[in-house]
Amino acid sequence: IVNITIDGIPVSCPETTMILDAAKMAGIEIPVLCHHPDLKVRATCRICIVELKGQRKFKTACSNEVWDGAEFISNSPAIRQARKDILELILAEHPQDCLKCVRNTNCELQKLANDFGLSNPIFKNEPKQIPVEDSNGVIVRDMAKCVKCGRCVEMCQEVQTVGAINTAHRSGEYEVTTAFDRPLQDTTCVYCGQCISVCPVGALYEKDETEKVWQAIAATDKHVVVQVAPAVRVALGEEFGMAPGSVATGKMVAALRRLGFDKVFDTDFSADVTIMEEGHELLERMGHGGALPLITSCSPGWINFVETFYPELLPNVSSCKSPQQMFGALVKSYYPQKAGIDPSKIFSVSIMPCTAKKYESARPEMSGSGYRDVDVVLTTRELARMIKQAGFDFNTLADEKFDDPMGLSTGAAVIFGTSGGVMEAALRTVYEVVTGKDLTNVDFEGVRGLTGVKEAEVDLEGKKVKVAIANGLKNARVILDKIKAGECDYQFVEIMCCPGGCIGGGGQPWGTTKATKEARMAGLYQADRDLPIRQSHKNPAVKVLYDEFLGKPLGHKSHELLHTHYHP
Ligand code: HC0
Repeated sequence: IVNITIDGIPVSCPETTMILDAAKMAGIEIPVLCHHPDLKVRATCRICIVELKGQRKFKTACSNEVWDGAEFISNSPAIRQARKDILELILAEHPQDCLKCVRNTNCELQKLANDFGLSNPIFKNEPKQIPVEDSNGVIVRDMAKCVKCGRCVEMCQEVQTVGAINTAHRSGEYEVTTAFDRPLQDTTCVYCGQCISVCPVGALYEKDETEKVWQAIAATDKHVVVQVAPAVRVALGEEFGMAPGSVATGKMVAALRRLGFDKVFDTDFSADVTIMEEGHELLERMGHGGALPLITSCSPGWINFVETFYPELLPNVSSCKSPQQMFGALVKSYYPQKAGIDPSKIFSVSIMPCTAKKYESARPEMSGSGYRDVDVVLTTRELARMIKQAGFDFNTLADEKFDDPMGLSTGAAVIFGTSGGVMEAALRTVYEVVTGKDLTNVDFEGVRGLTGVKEAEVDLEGKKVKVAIANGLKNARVILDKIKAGECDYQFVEIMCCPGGCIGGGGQPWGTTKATKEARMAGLYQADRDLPIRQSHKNPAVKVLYDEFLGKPLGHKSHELLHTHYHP
C-alpha cells in the first residue's frame, strides 16, 4: 500500500494502481479517449495527462502506476490547456457532422469537446475524405471519423483473434484498415460487432434497418411479427436510464405493441425448441455414433468463425439452426397454419443484441419455410431508436405479456443470453431424459460466470458427461485446438462468439463493459428464477408444437425446418 495525493486529496492504494484508478478512489474522473476499462493500456491519445506537483512534468494517468509519496495534480491551467490542444488537433481532422452522426449525444469525443468548451476552434476543420463502407449489409465503417485509438484493432486481433482489421502506415497516414483496404466482406470478419462495442465515436456501427420495419408496420397487407432475444430484455432499459441488468421484459413487450407489431413473440420459445433438438442430437451421437464433442451452433459469429478458421471441425457442430432462425422457420410455417394466416403476408422481425444475426438471417439456406425466415434483424440499439422516434415514455409503460403460442418460454431459455446458459439449459433437459428422474435443483452453478473457458463434469446417474464452455473467440480457439489435437474427452461444448455471451453482443447499448455484462448476467438469472417453468422440455407450448406439427425431435419436419448445413 502506498500513500499519495491527487489534487490534495489523500489516497491509500496498492502500488500497482494506475493513477487513473487512484483518482477514481479520490472521486476524480480523469478524462480518457483511447482508454477502455476492459482493454489493454495504450496511452495514445494523451488526454489523461496529470502533472507532478512542483515539477512541470506530465504523466499519462492510464499507463502510469502510483508510487509512495507522489503528489498529482489533475486540474491545473497547464493540464487544461494541454488537453484542449490535444482535442483541437483531433477535432481538426474529425468530420463535424455531429447532428447526423449515429453517436450524437453518446460520443466520447463529443462529450470531451463539450466538457472542454471547444466552441472556437483554432484550426481549420479539414477531415479526410474517406468513403463510408457499408456494402456488407451488417457493419458500417465511416473511417473519416476514426480517432485511431486502436480499441477496435485490439478487440479484433487479440480478444476475438479474427484479424479482419489492423493498423497501417505511419504518422499522418496512420490508419485503421483491412488488409489491402479490402471491403469487410472480403476479409475474415465474422460480423461479431465487438469493434462497434468499443469504438468511442461514430466510426463503426450497424447498418440501420429500422425504416424497413416502419414501412412493414405501415403496410396494410402485412402481418408483422416480432421475436426478441433473451439478452435484449436485460439491456434495453439502459437506453432509457435504467440500471444495467434491469429486467424490462414487460415494458419491452408493451413498447413493441405500441410500435405497431401485430404479434409480439419470444425467441425464448424457440430456444426451448433448440434444447429439444440439440439435446436429442447429443443423445443420438452419444448413443449411436457421430462426431463428438457436439458443439453448439446458436451463435452466428461463432459459425462464421468455425467456417473460416476451423472447417475441419464442422462435423462436430450441431446441425440445429439458431433459435432466431428456428423461430423464423416456424413463424412462417407452424404459426400461419395455427392462426389461419397466409404465410406470404407475414413479415418477420427479430430484435437481437447481435450484429452477426443480420448476416445469419440473410444466408440463402435460412428459408426452410419456403420464404426468407427472418426478414429484418434489428439490434437492441435500433429498437431503442424506434421507441425514441415513437415518442412514448418507455419507463412508465405498464408491463404486458408476450402473445401465444410462440411467446411462452422457460427459465432455461432466458439464460441462453449469457455464457454457459445454453449448456445449463441442455443439461436441465438431458439429465431428466436420460435418467427419467426429476432434478431436485436445476441450477448448474459450475457452468456459470464470465470466465473465458469453463469445464464441468455432470453425473447422469452413473453416466458421466464432460462439458466445456468458451465465450469469446480467443477462448474458443483454446478448446478447438484441444479437440483437434485429440487432447480432450468432452461430449458437449458450448461456444459463444462474444465475450460473456449475448449479454455482451455487438448490438447492445453503447458503453458495454465487463461491469455492465455482470449486471445483465445477474438480470438473466433473476429472470430464470422468476419463471414458473425452468426446463425446456416442460414448456407446454413446445409440447403442443411437437404434438400438433413437428412430430418428434429430429423428425422429418424438424430436419426440414429447424436444421441446417455449413459452408467450409
Ligand atoms: Fe443470443 Fe440466441 S442467446 S444467440 O446470444 O442460442 O443474439 O440473447 O437470441 O438465436 O435464444 C443473440 C441472445 C439469441 C439465438 C437465443 C441462442
